[in-house]
Amino acid sequence: MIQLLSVAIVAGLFFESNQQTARVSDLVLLPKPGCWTGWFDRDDPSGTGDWETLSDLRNEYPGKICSKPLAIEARTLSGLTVAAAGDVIYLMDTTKGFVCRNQDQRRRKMCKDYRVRFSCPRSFCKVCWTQWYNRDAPSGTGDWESLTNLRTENPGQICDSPMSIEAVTSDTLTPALSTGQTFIYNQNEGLVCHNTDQESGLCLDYKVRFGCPC
Ligand SMILES: [Ca+2]
Ligand SMILES: [Ca+2]
Repeated sequence: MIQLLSVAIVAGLFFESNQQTARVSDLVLLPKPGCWTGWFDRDDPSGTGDWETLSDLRNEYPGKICSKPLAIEARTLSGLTVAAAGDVIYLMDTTKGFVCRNQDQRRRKMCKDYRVRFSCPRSFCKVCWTQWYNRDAPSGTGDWESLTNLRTENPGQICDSPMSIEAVTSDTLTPALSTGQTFIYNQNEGLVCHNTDQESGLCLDYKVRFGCPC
C-alpha cells in the first residue's frame, strides 16, 4: 500500500508540475489507510519453512486479525523487509498470509524467520494503551519486561488479550525495532532481551506498553 501511495503521490505531483491541471483534491483520492495489528510470529523455519498463514494465525490468535485485511507486511525478526532479506517468498497476500519455503531458497539455505502483521479497517483496531512499564534494567541477564512478570506485579492493569505492544528505549524513546538488537517482542509475551544475544553484550533499557480493546 505504501508503494501504491507513493506512486499516487508522485503521479499527482507530476500532473501538478507538468500540466497545471491537477487540484489538491486529486491527491486525496488515495486508498484510505487502515491500522496495523500487532506482529505475529507463530513458526520458525526449522521445518519446511516459515509458515505464517492466516488460517494458522487465526487459530492461534483468535479475534486478533480482522476478517478482511487490507494489506500484509512481513519482516524478519531482526527487522529486515522481505526485499532486504533476499529470500524467495512462496506466498504473501491478504487472504492466505505468508509462507517462505526452505526448498525454494538458493544453495540450500533456510528461510529467515519472519513476523507478519496486517492492516485492518480502522474500526477493527481501536486500541486503548496501558501506561508504560519499565520493571527491569539490563544490568543482570538482560531486560525482562515480560507480560507474565508485568501481570504479576500489576494485577488487573493489563487486559487478558493485548492486541499490540509498543516498546521504546527508556532514555531516547527509540522504537525497539530500530535499535538493531535481538529480543523476544510481541503482545503475548512482552519484551525479553538477553544480554548474551547482543553484539555489545548488553541490552538497552526498554519500557513497554500494551494496546487493549477500548
Ligand atoms: Ca516466523
Ligand atoms: Ca526495562
